[in-house]
Amino acid sequence: MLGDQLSTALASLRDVGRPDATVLMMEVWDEATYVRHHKKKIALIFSAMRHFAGELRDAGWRVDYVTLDDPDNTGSFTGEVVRAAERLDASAIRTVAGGEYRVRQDQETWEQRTGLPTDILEDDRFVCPLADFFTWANARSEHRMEYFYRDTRRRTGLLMTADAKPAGGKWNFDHDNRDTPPRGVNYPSPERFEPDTITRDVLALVGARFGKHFGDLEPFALPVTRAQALVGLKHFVATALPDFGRYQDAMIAGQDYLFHSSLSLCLNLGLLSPIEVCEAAVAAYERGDAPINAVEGFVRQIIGWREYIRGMYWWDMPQFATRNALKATRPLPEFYWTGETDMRCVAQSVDQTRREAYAHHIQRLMVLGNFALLAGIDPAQVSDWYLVVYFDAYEWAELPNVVGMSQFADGGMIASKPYVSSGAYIDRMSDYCGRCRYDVKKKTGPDACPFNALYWDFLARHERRFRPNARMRNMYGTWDRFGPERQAEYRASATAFLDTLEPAAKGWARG
Ligand code: FAD
Ligand code: DLZ
Ligand code: SF4
Repeated sequence: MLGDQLSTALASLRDVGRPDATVLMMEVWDEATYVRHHKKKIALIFSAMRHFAGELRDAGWRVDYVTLDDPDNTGSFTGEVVRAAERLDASAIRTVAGGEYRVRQDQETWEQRTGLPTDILEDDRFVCPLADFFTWANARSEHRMEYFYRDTRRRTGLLMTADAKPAGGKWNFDHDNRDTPPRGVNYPSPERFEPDTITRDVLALVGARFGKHFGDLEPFALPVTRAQALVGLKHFVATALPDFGRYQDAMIAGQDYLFHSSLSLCLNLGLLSPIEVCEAAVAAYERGDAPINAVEGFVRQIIGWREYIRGMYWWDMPQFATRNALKATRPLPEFYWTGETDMRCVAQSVDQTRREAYAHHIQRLMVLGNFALLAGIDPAQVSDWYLVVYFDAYEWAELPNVVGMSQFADGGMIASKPYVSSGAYIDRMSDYCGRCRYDVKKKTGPDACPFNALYWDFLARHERRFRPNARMRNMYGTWDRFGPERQAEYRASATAFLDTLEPAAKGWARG
Protein backbone atom coordinates (compact mmCIF):
# COMPACT_ATOMS: atom_id res chain seq x y z
CA MET A 1 0.00 0.00 0.00
CA LEU A 2 1.53 3.28 -1.16
CA GLY A 3 1.58 6.44 0.90
CA ASP A 4 -1.27 8.12 -0.97
CA GLN A 5 -3.55 5.06 -0.84
CA LEU A 6 -4.76 5.43 2.75
CA SER A 7 -8.26 4.12 2.33
CA THR A 8 -9.95 0.99 3.66
CA ALA A 9 -11.94 0.92 0.41
CA LEU A 10 -8.73 0.38 -1.58
CA ALA A 11 -9.11 -2.28 -4.30
CA SER A 12 -6.17 -4.35 -3.00
CA LEU A 13 -7.88 -4.88 0.39
CA ARG A 14 -11.09 -6.11 -1.19
CA ASP A 15 -11.86 -9.86 -1.20
CA VAL A 16 -8.73 -10.70 0.77
CA GLY A 17 -8.89 -12.84 3.89
CA ARG A 18 -7.33 -10.81 6.69
CA PRO A 19 -5.42 -13.76 8.19
CA ASP A 20 -3.93 -14.62 4.77
CA ALA A 21 -2.56 -11.25 3.80
CA THR A 22 0.04 -8.86 5.12
CA VAL A 23 -0.24 -5.20 4.25
CA LEU A 24 3.18 -3.78 3.41
CA MET A 25 3.71 -0.06 3.95
CA MET A 26 7.08 1.59 3.53
CA GLU A 27 8.66 4.94 4.27
CA VAL A 28 11.44 5.24 1.71
CA TRP A 29 14.20 7.76 1.17
CA ASP A 30 13.83 7.81 -2.63
CA GLU A 31 10.20 8.97 -2.46
CA ALA A 32 11.03 11.80 -0.08
CA THR A 33 13.97 12.98 -2.16
CA TYR A 34 13.47 12.25 -5.88
CA VAL A 35 12.33 15.82 -5.59
CA ARG A 36 13.16 17.35 -2.24
CA HIS A 37 9.62 17.68 -0.90
CA HIS A 38 8.55 20.41 1.53
CA LYS A 39 9.27 19.25 5.08
CA LYS A 40 5.62 19.60 6.09
CA LYS A 41 4.54 17.41 3.18
CA ILE A 42 6.90 14.59 4.16
CA ALA A 43 5.75 14.79 7.77
CA LEU A 44 2.12 14.77 6.65
CA ILE A 45 2.57 11.63 4.55
CA PHE A 46 4.62 9.71 7.12
CA SER A 47 2.26 10.63 9.96
CA ALA A 48 -0.85 9.76 7.95
CA MET A 49 0.75 6.45 6.91
CA ARG A 50 1.64 5.56 10.52
CA HIS A 51 -1.85 6.44 11.76
CA PHE A 52 -3.43 4.43 8.97
CA ALA A 53 -1.24 1.41 9.72
CA GLY A 54 -2.52 1.57 13.32
CA GLU A 55 -6.13 1.71 12.13
CA LEU A 56 -5.60 -1.29 9.86
CA ARG A 57 -4.11 -3.26 12.76
CA ASP A 58 -7.07 -2.29 14.96
CA ALA A 59 -9.33 -3.62 12.21
CA GLY A 60 -7.58 -7.00 12.28
CA TRP A 61 -5.07 -6.63 9.45
CA ARG A 62 -1.48 -7.76 9.78
CA VAL A 63 0.66 -4.80 8.78
CA ASP A 64 4.36 -4.87 8.00
CA TYR A 65 5.44 -1.25 8.34
CA VAL A 66 8.98 -0.25 7.34
CA THR A 67 10.05 3.01 8.94
CA LEU A 68 12.54 5.36 7.32
CA ASP A 69 15.13 4.75 10.04
CA ASP A 70 14.90 0.95 9.87
CA PRO A 71 18.61 0.06 9.42
CA ASP A 72 17.76 -2.50 6.71
CA ASN A 73 15.57 -0.09 4.70
CA THR A 74 16.87 -0.13 1.11
CA GLY A 75 15.38 3.30 0.37
CA SER A 76 13.22 2.35 -2.60
CA PHE A 77 9.79 0.83 -3.19
CA THR A 78 11.18 -1.98 -5.30
CA GLY A 79 13.99 -2.75 -2.85
CA GLU A 80 11.47 -2.95 -0.02
CA VAL A 81 9.03 -5.11 -1.97
CA VAL A 82 11.82 -7.57 -2.81
CA ARG A 83 12.97 -7.63 0.81
CA ALA A 84 9.42 -8.06 2.15
CA ALA A 85 8.62 -10.84 -0.30
CA GLU A 86 11.39 -12.88 1.27
CA ARG A 87 10.77 -11.79 4.87
CA LEU A 88 7.09 -12.67 4.65
CA ASP A 89 7.58 -15.76 2.51
CA ALA A 90 4.97 -14.28 0.20
CA SER A 91 3.16 -16.25 -2.50
CA ALA A 92 1.72 -13.33 -4.45
CA ILE A 93 1.66 -9.54 -4.57
CA ARG A 94 -1.43 -7.34 -4.90
CA THR A 95 -1.05 -3.65 -5.34
CA VAL A 96 -3.06 -0.73 -6.61
CA ALA A 97 -1.55 1.20 -9.52
CA GLY A 98 0.51 4.10 -8.23
CA GLY A 99 -0.66 7.65 -8.88
CA GLU A 100 2.58 8.58 -10.63
CA TYR A 101 3.89 7.21 -13.93
CA ARG A 102 7.32 6.69 -12.40
CA VAL A 103 5.91 4.54 -9.59
CA ARG A 104 3.69 2.60 -12.00
CA GLN A 105 6.83 1.74 -14.00
CA ASP A 106 8.44 0.43 -10.81
CA GLN A 107 5.42 -1.71 -10.03
CA GLU A 108 5.67 -3.31 -13.48
CA THR A 109 9.07 -4.71 -12.45
CA TRP A 110 7.94 -6.34 -9.20
CA GLU A 111 6.82 -9.62 -10.74
CA GLN A 112 10.18 -10.15 -12.38
CA ARG A 113 12.17 -8.86 -9.39
CA THR A 114 10.40 -11.09 -6.83
CA GLY A 115 9.39 -14.03 -9.03
CA LEU A 116 5.87 -13.72 -7.56
CA PRO A 117 2.61 -13.32 -9.49
CA THR A 118 1.80 -9.62 -9.18
CA ASP A 119 -1.63 -8.13 -9.64
CA ILE A 120 -1.66 -4.37 -10.33
CA LEU A 121 -5.24 -3.27 -9.78
CA GLU A 122 -6.85 -0.11 -11.11
CA ASP A 123 -7.17 2.71 -8.59
CA ASP A 124 -10.96 2.94 -8.45
CA ARG A 125 -11.05 5.71 -5.85
CA PHE A 126 -11.65 8.07 -8.76
CA VAL A 127 -15.09 8.65 -10.25
CA CYS A 128 -14.11 8.10 -13.88
CA PRO A 129 -12.26 4.85 -14.75
CA LEU A 130 -9.23 5.56 -16.92
CA ALA A 131 -10.56 3.36 -19.73
CA ASP A 132 -13.69 5.56 -19.92
CA PHE A 133 -11.57 8.69 -19.89
CA PHE A 134 -9.41 7.40 -22.72
CA THR A 135 -12.55 6.57 -24.74
CA TRP A 136 -13.77 10.13 -24.17
CA ALA A 137 -10.37 11.66 -25.00
CA ASN A 138 -9.74 9.49 -28.08
CA ALA A 139 -13.10 10.41 -29.54
CA ARG A 140 -12.38 14.14 -29.86
CA SER A 141 -9.71 16.51 -31.06
CA GLU A 142 -10.42 19.12 -28.35
CA HIS A 143 -10.42 18.11 -24.70
CA ARG A 144 -12.16 20.85 -22.77
CA MET A 145 -13.02 20.09 -19.18
CA GLU A 146 -16.56 21.49 -19.35
CA TYR A 147 -17.96 18.71 -21.56
CA PHE A 148 -16.22 16.01 -19.58
CA TYR A 149 -17.70 17.55 -16.43
CA ARG A 150 -21.24 17.40 -17.76
CA ASP A 151 -20.81 13.70 -18.54
CA THR A 152 -19.51 13.16 -15.02
CA ARG A 153 -22.51 14.98 -13.53
CA ARG A 154 -24.75 12.62 -15.48
CA ARG A 155 -22.65 9.61 -14.48
CA THR A 156 -22.82 10.42 -10.76
CA GLY A 157 -26.25 12.06 -10.63
CA LEU A 158 -24.72 14.84 -8.51
CA LEU A 159 -26.73 18.08 -8.76
CA MET A 160 -29.08 16.51 -11.30
CA THR A 161 -32.87 16.80 -11.13
CA ALA A 162 -35.19 13.80 -11.40
CA ASP A 163 -35.74 14.60 -15.11
CA ALA A 164 -31.95 14.57 -15.80
CA LYS A 165 -31.53 18.38 -15.89
CA PRO A 166 -28.76 20.27 -14.06
CA ALA A 167 -29.92 21.54 -10.66
CA GLY A 168 -30.55 25.28 -10.65
CA GLY A 169 -31.17 25.25 -14.42
CA LYS A 170 -27.52 25.67 -15.53
CA TRP A 171 -24.45 23.44 -15.69
CA ASN A 172 -22.05 26.16 -14.62
CA PHE A 173 -22.46 29.21 -12.35
CA ASP A 174 -18.95 30.55 -12.76
CA HIS A 175 -20.15 34.00 -13.76
CA ASP A 176 -21.41 34.51 -10.20
CA ASN A 177 -17.97 33.58 -8.81
CA ARG A 178 -15.76 36.60 -9.39
CA ASP A 179 -16.28 38.85 -6.33
CA THR A 180 -13.64 40.19 -3.98
CA PRO A 181 -14.63 40.12 -0.31
CA PRO A 182 -15.65 43.50 1.15
CA ARG A 183 -13.79 44.95 4.14
CA GLY A 184 -14.82 43.51 7.49
CA VAL A 185 -15.85 40.12 6.16
CA ASN A 186 -15.30 37.25 8.61
CA TYR A 187 -12.91 34.69 7.18
CA PRO A 188 -13.26 31.10 8.31
CA SER A 189 -10.09 29.08 8.78
CA PRO A 190 -9.65 25.36 8.30
CA GLU A 191 -9.82 23.14 11.35
CA ARG A 192 -6.36 22.65 12.90
CA PHE A 193 -5.23 19.52 14.75
CA GLU A 194 -2.79 19.26 17.64
CA PRO A 195 0.05 16.78 16.85
CA ASP A 196 -0.18 13.56 18.88
CA THR A 197 2.75 11.31 19.85
CA ILE A 198 2.89 9.65 16.45
CA THR A 199 3.04 13.00 14.67
CA ARG A 200 5.58 14.38 17.13
CA ASP A 201 7.87 11.40 16.45
CA VAL A 202 7.55 12.01 12.73
CA LEU A 203 8.26 15.73 13.15
CA ALA A 204 11.48 14.85 14.99
CA LEU A 205 12.46 12.40 12.24
CA VAL A 206 11.73 14.82 9.41
CA GLY A 207 13.50 17.68 11.19
CA ALA A 208 16.59 15.52 11.62
CA ARG A 209 16.68 13.89 8.18
CA PHE A 210 15.22 16.52 5.85
CA GLY A 211 16.22 19.73 7.62
CA LYS A 212 17.63 21.29 4.45
CA HIS A 213 14.44 20.81 2.41
CA PHE A 214 12.28 23.84 1.58
CA GLY A 215 9.54 24.94 3.96
CA ASP A 216 8.57 25.26 7.61
CA LEU A 217 8.02 21.99 9.44
CA GLU A 218 6.25 23.60 12.37
CA PRO A 219 3.72 24.64 13.45
CA PHE A 220 2.11 21.43 12.17
CA ALA A 221 -1.67 21.25 12.46
CA LEU A 222 -2.77 19.24 9.43
CA PRO A 223 -5.27 16.37 9.51
CA VAL A 224 -3.53 12.98 9.49
CA THR A 225 -6.44 10.54 10.02
CA ARG A 226 -9.77 9.90 8.38
CA ALA A 227 -11.55 10.99 11.57
CA GLN A 228 -9.76 14.36 11.41
CA ALA A 229 -10.43 14.63 7.69
CA LEU A 230 -14.16 14.18 8.35
CA VAL A 231 -14.04 16.89 11.02
CA GLY A 232 -12.34 19.16 8.47
CA LEU A 233 -14.98 18.39 5.83
CA LYS A 234 -17.84 19.16 8.21
CA HIS A 235 -16.15 22.37 9.31
CA PHE A 236 -15.64 23.48 5.69
CA VAL A 237 -19.28 22.81 4.76
CA ALA A 238 -20.52 24.73 7.80
CA THR A 239 -18.17 27.71 7.70
CA ALA A 240 -16.77 28.28 4.21
CA LEU A 241 -18.84 26.51 1.55
CA PRO A 242 -21.64 29.10 1.41
CA ASP A 243 -19.15 31.74 0.22
CA PHE A 244 -16.80 29.37 -1.62
CA GLY A 245 -18.20 30.33 -5.00
CA ARG A 246 -18.36 34.06 -5.03
CA TYR A 247 -14.92 34.65 -3.46
CA GLN A 248 -13.20 31.74 -5.21
CA ASP A 249 -10.81 33.92 -7.22
CA ALA A 250 -9.97 36.44 -4.48
CA MET A 251 -6.54 36.87 -2.84
CA ILE A 252 -6.11 38.69 0.48
CA ALA A 253 -2.77 39.18 2.25
CA GLY A 254 -2.69 37.28 5.55
CA GLN A 255 -5.70 35.12 4.60
CA ASP A 256 -4.11 31.89 3.45
CA TYR A 257 -7.26 29.86 2.86
CA LEU A 258 -10.11 32.39 2.37
CA PHE A 259 -13.16 30.24 1.60
CA HIS A 260 -11.22 27.34 0.08
CA SER A 261 -11.53 23.87 1.56
CA SER A 262 -7.90 22.66 1.74
CA LEU A 263 -9.45 19.22 1.21
CA SER A 264 -7.05 18.35 -1.63
CA LEU A 265 -4.70 17.12 1.10
CA CYS A 266 -7.24 14.53 2.35
CA LEU A 267 -8.59 13.62 -1.08
CA ASN A 268 -5.17 12.97 -2.55
CA LEU A 269 -4.00 10.87 0.41
CA GLY A 270 -7.18 8.77 0.29
CA LEU A 271 -8.53 9.92 3.65
CA LEU A 272 -11.71 11.18 1.95
CA SER A 273 -13.39 10.04 -1.24
CA PRO A 274 -14.39 12.52 -3.93
CA ILE A 275 -18.00 11.35 -3.92
CA GLU A 276 -18.47 11.71 -0.16
CA VAL A 277 -17.02 15.21 -0.26
CA CYS A 278 -19.37 16.22 -3.09
CA GLU A 279 -22.33 14.58 -1.35
CA ALA A 280 -21.64 16.62 1.79
CA ALA A 281 -21.71 19.81 -0.29
CA VAL A 282 -24.86 18.81 -2.19
CA ALA A 283 -26.59 17.95 1.10
CA ALA A 284 -25.85 21.50 2.31
CA TYR A 285 -27.47 22.86 -0.89
CA GLU A 286 -30.51 20.64 -0.43
CA ARG A 287 -30.88 21.81 3.19
CA GLY A 288 -30.74 25.40 1.98
CA ASP A 289 -27.45 26.01 3.81
CA ALA A 290 -25.35 26.85 0.72
CA PRO A 291 -26.31 28.46 -2.60
CA ILE A 292 -26.14 26.70 -5.95
CA ASN A 293 -23.24 28.81 -7.29
CA ALA A 294 -21.06 27.73 -4.35
CA VAL A 295 -22.02 24.07 -4.41
CA GLU A 296 -21.91 23.72 -8.19
CA GLY A 297 -18.52 25.48 -8.25
CA PHE A 298 -17.17 23.15 -5.58
CA VAL A 299 -18.55 19.96 -7.15
CA ARG A 300 -17.12 21.05 -10.52
CA GLN A 301 -13.64 21.34 -9.00
CA ILE A 302 -13.80 17.78 -7.75
CA ILE A 303 -15.72 15.66 -10.25
CA GLY A 304 -14.81 18.00 -13.10
CA TRP A 305 -11.31 19.42 -12.80
CA ARG A 306 -9.77 16.81 -10.52
CA GLU A 307 -10.96 13.85 -12.58
CA TYR A 308 -10.18 15.53 -15.89
CA ILE A 309 -6.66 16.48 -14.81
CA ARG A 310 -5.96 12.93 -13.70
CA GLY A 311 -7.32 11.53 -16.96
CA MET A 312 -5.24 13.91 -19.06
CA TYR A 313 -2.12 12.94 -17.10
CA TRP A 314 -2.44 9.25 -17.85
CA TRP A 315 -3.65 9.90 -21.39
CA ASP A 316 -0.55 11.90 -22.32
CA MET A 317 2.24 10.41 -20.18
CA PRO A 318 5.14 10.02 -20.56
CA GLN A 319 5.29 12.83 -23.16
CA PHE A 320 3.52 15.27 -20.82
CA ALA A 321 6.56 15.55 -18.57
CA THR A 322 8.82 16.90 -21.32
CA ARG A 323 6.37 19.13 -23.20
CA ASN A 324 7.61 22.64 -23.87
CA ALA A 325 5.47 24.05 -26.68
CA LEU A 326 6.59 27.65 -26.09
CA LYS A 327 10.27 26.64 -25.91
CA ALA A 328 10.72 28.36 -22.58
CA THR A 329 14.26 27.97 -21.25
CA ARG A 330 14.86 30.63 -18.59
CA PRO A 331 15.94 29.12 -15.24
CA LEU A 332 13.56 29.37 -12.28
CA PRO A 333 14.40 32.51 -10.29
CA GLU A 334 15.79 32.10 -6.77
CA PHE A 335 12.89 34.06 -5.25
CA TYR A 336 10.56 31.09 -5.81
CA TRP A 337 12.50 29.49 -2.95
CA THR A 338 13.33 32.50 -0.80
CA GLY A 339 10.36 34.79 -1.39
CA GLU A 340 12.85 37.64 -1.67
CA THR A 341 11.33 39.84 -4.33
CA ASP A 342 9.73 43.27 -4.30
CA MET A 343 6.70 41.88 -6.14
CA ARG A 344 4.37 41.69 -3.17
CA CYS A 345 1.95 39.26 -4.79
CA VAL A 346 4.78 36.80 -5.43
CA ALA A 347 6.46 37.34 -2.06
CA GLN A 348 3.15 36.78 -0.21
CA SER A 349 2.33 33.65 -2.19
CA VAL A 350 5.81 32.14 -1.68
CA ASP A 351 5.81 33.03 2.02
CA GLN A 352 2.48 31.33 2.52
CA THR A 353 3.68 28.31 0.55
CA ARG A 354 6.76 28.09 2.77
CA ARG A 355 4.70 28.26 5.98
CA GLU A 356 1.68 26.19 5.02
CA ALA A 357 2.71 24.04 2.02
CA TYR A 358 -0.50 25.51 0.60
CA ALA A 359 -1.60 28.27 -1.73
CA HIS A 360 -5.01 28.39 -3.29
CA HIS A 361 -5.77 27.96 -6.96
CA ILE A 362 -5.60 31.59 -8.05
CA GLN A 363 -2.29 32.19 -6.28
CA ARG A 364 -0.89 29.10 -7.99
CA LEU A 365 -2.33 30.01 -11.39
CA MET A 366 -2.49 33.80 -11.65
CA VAL A 367 0.45 34.89 -9.50
CA LEU A 368 3.15 32.21 -9.40
CA GLY A 369 2.23 30.40 -12.61
CA ASN A 370 1.41 33.61 -14.48
CA PHE A 371 4.80 35.07 -13.62
CA ALA A 372 6.67 31.93 -14.73
CA LEU A 373 4.76 31.82 -18.01
CA LEU A 374 5.25 35.52 -18.77
CA ALA A 375 8.94 35.30 -17.92
CA GLY A 376 9.48 32.21 -20.09
CA ILE A 377 10.70 29.88 -17.34
CA ASP A 378 11.54 26.29 -18.31
CA PRO A 379 8.30 24.35 -17.58
CA ALA A 380 10.19 21.33 -16.20
CA GLN A 381 11.80 23.55 -13.55
CA VAL A 382 8.45 25.16 -12.78
CA SER A 383 6.89 21.72 -12.46
CA ASP A 384 9.60 20.52 -10.07
CA TRP A 385 8.96 23.56 -7.90
CA TYR A 386 5.23 22.86 -7.63
CA LEU A 387 5.85 19.17 -6.97
CA VAL A 388 8.12 20.05 -4.06
CA VAL A 389 6.17 22.76 -2.34
CA TYR A 390 2.47 21.81 -2.05
CA PHE A 391 1.00 19.33 0.40
CA ASP A 392 -1.35 18.00 -2.28
CA ALA A 393 1.29 17.67 -5.01
CA TYR A 394 1.49 14.21 -6.56
CA GLU A 395 2.54 14.12 -10.17
CA TRP A 396 -0.86 13.02 -11.55
CA ALA A 397 -2.40 16.24 -10.20
CA GLU A 398 0.56 18.57 -10.35
CA LEU A 399 1.97 18.01 -13.82
CA PRO A 400 -1.13 18.66 -15.99
CA ASN A 401 -2.00 21.69 -13.86
CA VAL A 402 1.49 23.16 -14.19
CA VAL A 403 2.79 22.05 -17.56
CA GLY A 404 -0.66 22.16 -19.15
CA MET A 405 -3.06 24.60 -17.55
CA SER A 406 -0.56 27.04 -16.14
CA GLN A 407 2.45 27.03 -18.49
CA PHE A 408 0.70 26.19 -21.79
CA ALA A 409 3.65 23.88 -22.48
CA ASP A 410 1.21 21.28 -23.83
CA GLY A 411 0.38 23.67 -26.67
CA GLY A 412 -3.25 24.09 -25.60
CA MET A 413 -4.37 20.55 -24.81
CA ILE A 414 -5.83 21.69 -21.50
CA ALA A 415 -6.32 25.45 -21.78
CA SER A 416 -7.80 27.07 -24.87
CA LYS A 417 -5.63 30.14 -24.28
CA PRO A 418 -2.74 30.89 -21.95
CA TYR A 419 -3.58 32.01 -18.39
CA VAL A 420 -1.68 35.27 -18.53
CA SER A 421 -2.57 38.65 -17.10
CA SER A 422 -1.04 42.01 -16.42
CA GLY A 423 -1.00 43.56 -12.95
CA ALA A 424 -4.56 44.86 -13.43
CA TYR A 425 -6.08 41.41 -12.90
CA ILE A 426 -4.05 40.82 -9.73
CA ASP A 427 -5.02 44.28 -8.49
CA ARG A 428 -8.70 43.60 -9.14
CA MET A 429 -8.71 40.21 -7.40
CA SER A 430 -6.40 40.98 -4.45
CA ASP A 431 -5.26 43.55 -1.92
CA TYR A 432 -1.60 42.91 -2.75
CA CYS A 433 -0.89 45.91 -4.95
CA GLY A 434 -1.69 48.72 -2.50
CA ARG A 435 1.44 48.08 -0.44
CA CYS A 436 3.72 46.89 -3.23
CA ARG A 437 6.89 48.78 -4.05
CA TYR A 438 5.82 48.66 -7.71
CA ASP A 439 3.02 50.78 -9.11
CA VAL A 440 0.39 48.62 -10.73
CA LYS A 441 -0.91 51.57 -12.76
CA LYS A 442 2.52 52.31 -14.29
CA LYS A 443 3.12 50.40 -17.50
CA THR A 444 6.86 50.70 -18.13
CA GLY A 445 10.01 51.79 -16.33
CA PRO A 446 11.73 50.68 -13.12
CA ASP A 447 8.76 51.49 -10.85
CA ALA A 448 6.10 49.93 -13.04
CA CYS A 449 4.49 46.63 -12.02
CA PRO A 450 6.65 44.03 -13.83
CA PHE A 451 3.58 42.01 -14.81
CA ASN A 452 2.52 44.87 -17.13
CA ALA A 453 5.49 44.94 -19.48
CA LEU A 454 6.01 41.18 -19.19
CA TYR A 455 2.44 40.60 -20.31
CA TRP A 456 2.83 42.55 -23.56
CA ASP A 457 6.31 41.16 -24.13
CA PHE A 458 4.87 37.63 -23.84
CA LEU A 459 2.16 38.39 -26.40
CA ALA A 460 4.74 39.91 -28.75
CA ARG A 461 7.14 36.96 -28.35
CA HIS A 462 4.41 34.46 -29.15
CA GLU A 463 2.48 36.50 -31.67
CA ARG A 464 2.64 33.89 -34.43
CA ARG A 465 1.04 31.26 -32.23
CA PHE A 466 -1.56 33.34 -30.43
CA ARG A 467 -2.70 36.06 -32.85
CA PRO A 468 -4.91 33.59 -34.78
CA ASN A 469 -6.64 32.54 -31.51
CA ALA A 470 -10.12 34.13 -31.59
CA ARG A 471 -10.13 34.41 -27.78
CA MET A 472 -7.02 36.63 -27.95
CA ARG A 473 -8.15 38.96 -30.72
CA ASN A 474 -8.89 41.86 -28.36
CA MET A 475 -5.45 41.63 -26.74
CA TYR A 476 -3.68 41.83 -30.09
CA GLY A 477 -6.01 44.64 -31.12
CA THR A 478 -4.79 46.65 -28.12
CA TRP A 479 -1.16 45.72 -28.84
CA ASP A 480 -1.54 46.97 -32.43
CA ARG A 481 -3.00 50.27 -31.26
CA PHE A 482 0.07 50.94 -29.08
CA GLY A 483 2.12 51.53 -32.23
CA PRO A 484 5.82 50.70 -32.73
CA GLU A 485 7.30 53.25 -30.33
CA ARG A 486 5.17 52.26 -27.31
CA GLN A 487 5.58 48.60 -28.19
CA ALA A 488 9.36 49.02 -28.13
CA GLU A 489 9.10 50.68 -24.69
CA TYR A 490 7.13 47.73 -23.33
CA ARG A 491 9.61 45.25 -24.72
CA ALA A 492 12.65 47.16 -23.43
CA SER A 493 11.06 47.45 -19.99
CA ALA A 494 10.39 43.69 -19.93
CA THR A 495 13.96 42.89 -21.00
CA ALA A 496 15.41 45.21 -18.37
CA PHE A 497 13.38 43.45 -15.69
CA LEU A 498 14.15 39.93 -16.93
CA ASP A 499 17.85 40.76 -16.86
CA THR A 500 17.61 41.31 -13.10
CA LEU A 501 16.34 37.78 -12.37
CA GLU A 502 18.75 35.61 -10.45
CA PRO A 503 18.59 31.90 -11.24
CA ALA A 504 17.86 29.56 -8.35
CA ALA A 505 20.84 27.85 -6.77
CA LYS A 506 21.12 24.19 -7.72
CA GLY A 507 19.81 21.61 -5.27
CA TRP A 508 16.56 23.16 -4.05
CA ALA A 509 14.37 20.75 -6.02
CA ARG A 510 16.66 17.86 -6.87
CA GLY A 511 19.73 16.89 -4.92
P1 FAD B 1 -10.65 24.15 -3.28
O1 FAD B 1 -10.59 25.47 -3.93
O2 FAD B 1 -11.38 24.04 -2.00
O3 FAD B 1 -11.26 23.14 -4.36
C1 FAD B 1 -11.89 21.92 -3.99
C2 FAD B 1 -11.17 20.72 -4.56
O4 FAD B 1 -11.25 20.69 -5.97
C3 FAD B 1 -9.68 20.63 -4.25
O5 FAD B 1 -9.49 20.11 -2.97
C4 FAD B 1 -9.17 19.72 -5.34
O6 FAD B 1 -9.28 18.38 -4.95
C5 FAD B 1 -10.13 19.97 -6.49
N1 FAD B 1 -9.52 20.77 -7.55
C6 FAD B 1 -9.82 22.05 -7.87
N2 FAD B 1 -9.14 22.42 -8.96
C7 FAD B 1 -8.40 21.38 -9.34
C8 FAD B 1 -7.49 21.17 -10.39
N3 FAD B 1 -7.21 22.11 -11.29
N4 FAD B 1 -6.86 19.98 -10.44
C9 FAD B 1 -7.11 19.01 -9.54
N5 FAD B 1 -7.98 19.16 -8.53
C10 FAD B 1 -8.63 20.32 -8.44
N6 FAD B 1 -4.17 20.26 -7.11
C11 FAD B 1 -3.71 19.16 -6.50
O7 FAD B 1 -4.48 18.40 -5.92
N7 FAD B 1 -2.37 18.86 -6.51
C12 FAD B 1 -1.47 19.66 -7.14
O8 FAD B 1 -0.29 19.37 -7.14
C13 FAD B 1 -1.94 20.84 -7.79
N8 FAD B 1 -1.08 21.68 -8.42
C14 FAD B 1 -1.56 22.79 -9.06
C15 FAD B 1 -0.68 23.62 -9.74
C16 FAD B 1 -1.15 24.72 -10.44
C17 FAD B 1 -0.21 25.59 -11.23
C18 FAD B 1 -2.51 25.00 -10.44
C19 FAD B 1 -3.05 26.17 -11.20
C20 FAD B 1 -3.40 24.20 -9.75
C21 FAD B 1 -2.94 23.09 -9.06
N9 FAD B 1 -3.82 22.24 -8.36
C22 FAD B 1 -3.34 21.11 -7.75
C23 FAD B 1 -5.27 22.47 -8.39
C24 FAD B 1 -5.79 23.36 -7.24
O9 FAD B 1 -5.08 24.57 -7.22
C25 FAD B 1 -5.70 22.67 -5.91
O10 FAD B 1 -6.37 21.43 -5.98
C26 FAD B 1 -6.38 23.49 -4.83
O11 FAD B 1 -5.76 24.75 -4.73
C27 FAD B 1 -6.31 22.76 -3.51
O12 FAD B 1 -6.81 23.57 -2.49
P2 FAD B 1 -8.24 23.37 -1.87
O13 FAD B 1 -8.43 21.97 -1.43
O14 FAD B 1 -8.43 24.45 -0.85
O15 FAD B 1 -9.16 23.61 -3.14
C1 DLZ C 1 5.40 11.75 -1.60
C2 DLZ C 1 5.77 10.53 -0.83
C3 DLZ C 1 6.75 10.60 0.16
C4 DLZ C 1 7.39 11.87 0.54
N1 DLZ C 1 7.13 9.51 0.83
C5 DLZ C 1 6.51 8.33 0.60
C6 DLZ C 1 6.91 7.15 1.29
O1 DLZ C 1 7.85 7.13 2.06
N2 DLZ C 1 6.22 6.02 1.06
C7 DLZ C 1 5.18 5.97 0.20
O2 DLZ C 1 4.56 4.91 0.07
N3 DLZ C 1 4.84 7.05 -0.54
C8 DLZ C 1 5.47 8.23 -0.35
N4 DLZ C 1 5.13 9.34 -1.07
C9 DLZ C 1 4.15 9.19 -2.18
C10 DLZ C 1 4.85 8.62 -3.42
O3 DLZ C 1 5.98 9.43 -3.76
C11 DLZ C 1 3.97 8.56 -4.66
O4 DLZ C 1 3.41 9.81 -4.88
C12 DLZ C 1 2.87 7.59 -4.54
O5 DLZ C 1 3.36 6.33 -4.24
C13 DLZ C 1 2.09 7.50 -5.85
O6 DLZ C 1 0.98 6.63 -5.71
FE1 SF4 D 1 2.12 42.14 -7.94
FE2 SF4 D 1 2.36 44.19 -9.64
FE3 SF4 D 1 0.51 44.24 -7.75
FE4 SF4 D 1 3.11 44.47 -7.10
S1 SF4 D 1 1.90 45.90 -8.30
S2 SF4 D 1 1.56 43.20 -6.07
S3 SF4 D 1 4.03 43.12 -8.60
S4 SF4 D 1 0.61 42.81 -9.44
